[in-house]
Amino acid sequence: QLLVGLGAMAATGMMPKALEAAGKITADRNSVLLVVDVQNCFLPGGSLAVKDGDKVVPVINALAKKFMHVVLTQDWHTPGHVSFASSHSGKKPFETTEVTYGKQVLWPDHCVQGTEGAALSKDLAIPHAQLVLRKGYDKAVDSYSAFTEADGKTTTGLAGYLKARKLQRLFVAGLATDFCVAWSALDARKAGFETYVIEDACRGIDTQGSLAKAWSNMQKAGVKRIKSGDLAA
Ligand code: VGL
Ligand code: ZN
Repeated sequence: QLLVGLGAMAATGMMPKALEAAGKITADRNSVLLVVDVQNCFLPGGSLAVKDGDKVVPVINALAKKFMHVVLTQDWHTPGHVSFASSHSGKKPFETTEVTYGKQVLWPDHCVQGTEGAALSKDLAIPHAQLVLRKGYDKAVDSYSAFTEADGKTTTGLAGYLKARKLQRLFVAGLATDFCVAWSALDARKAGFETYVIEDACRGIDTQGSLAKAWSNMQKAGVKRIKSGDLAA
């Protein structure tokens, strides 16, 4: 009888506040929101625009208000970076090539250090963000992940920073779901963080099945897939 009652209340949108809050996740003092690569190049009109990339901005701005701790990342490449198709003769964007550390997807030139394209979106409103972490600044090594470069061994220092500050629950949002968000979330799991990806606060590139593959890899690694509405007010 109680279950029927609750079910009916939920169905009619009349769930009492206290009960509604019970199923939600609270961003506590040990939680950090990692906002990945919300930069002009990945937004509509940018050189590596993610479809509907701009839609994440209001969602992230609202989420950030719930977090005491926020870290932003910035893809930050040299001119002529190894990840640019233009650096490999005969190669086009979205093709792949072998580099010293394995297979590299090749991209249009993007997020070149100091350019307007590399700047964070002017619509991000997170004045309390505590760290802006740049990555991918080695001309010869890409870094989708905010934790470890694509050589699989060079650290950015982020795991050490978060651990030193006792931030052990990581919530990931931003661009792009299937590259920098997923690689960061997977490395966060490897480093022992409780890791959530906030689906509606991310958008993907989805080249050659990359989006489905990324979600499957994240699920296998124990990344929790949630929506922004799952966080308590
Ligand atoms: C990204 C491709 C190349 C990303 C960065 O932020 O997901 N994707 N560089
Ligand atoms: Zn990049």
